[in-house]
Amino acid sequence: MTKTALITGATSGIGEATSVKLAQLHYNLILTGRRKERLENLKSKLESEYSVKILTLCFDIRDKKATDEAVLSLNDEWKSVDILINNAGLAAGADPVQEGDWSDWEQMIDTNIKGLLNMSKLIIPGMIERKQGHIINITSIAGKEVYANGNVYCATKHAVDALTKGMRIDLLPHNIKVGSVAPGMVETEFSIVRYHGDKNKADDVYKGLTPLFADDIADTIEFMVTRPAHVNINDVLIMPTAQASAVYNHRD
Ligand code: NDP
Ligand code: 8X3
Repeated sequence: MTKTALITGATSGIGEATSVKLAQLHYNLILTGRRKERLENLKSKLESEYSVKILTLCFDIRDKKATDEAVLSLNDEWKSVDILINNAGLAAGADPVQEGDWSDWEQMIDTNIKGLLNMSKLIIPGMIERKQGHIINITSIAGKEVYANGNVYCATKHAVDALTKGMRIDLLPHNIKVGSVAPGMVETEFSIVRYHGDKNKADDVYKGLTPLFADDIADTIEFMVTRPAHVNINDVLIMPTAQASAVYNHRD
């Protein structure tokens, strides 16, 4: 039977690349994000290229009511989600903690932690009922290490790392796989968002080295979801060759 995957944050970067990869594997997909036009364009492309069914849900994952309504409105054709990719997230700002912006902090905490938690809580009951499921949380090297000016973003990704471990324990009796992918630098819209649209600052992040690309993370997710039923990949820390840790990079 065709499986269904729900991918949050499918409108760009890692989420978009993962959508393409899972469509190639012939999963039906529920794609979410705030940018409706991008969701619709991706739906048309994937349906025509890979003959899969795509449902788009446009909402802000910080908005609990909107998220609840979107997921609880899924009909019988769509409500059995086999794979949940909790990918929607961001860094906002890069300042010493004493200069941090409250609204940046709220945006990160509400998206990266509360959004992920709410989405998981909505999807898990169906997985428990069907006694199978797979949840993959996108964490980060920032969930393993803390770097200067990373304070709150690192805290949110450490939280996702802890939640992944906690979910794996709680869902153990229910035959639900829980894993995470922790990437280093991936060139997506991530840095443009982090620097509030400052393209020069964003470009500087990747200057003089070859970062990871969204496809590299999608390949990793493909590997994780195609393992046999008895195999769960707990965590994958994946870095560019030119990056040894959150702070040690080799630039030309
Ligand atoms: P992008 O900015 O390219 O993509 C982020 C995605 O998250 C977009 O689809 C965006 O959709 C969605 N999103 C953000 N905020 C919200 C919101 N409030 N409601 C709904 N959707 C939202 O970045 P990446 O692809 O790089 O990021 C994906 C994940 O990977 C994030 O969790 C990030 O922290 C993590 N990560 C990224 C790394 C990197 O170096 N790029 C490294 C390690 C981890 P829309 O704007 O349409 O709502
Ligand atoms: C994104 C990677 O190094 O900017 O999570 O924190 S980093």
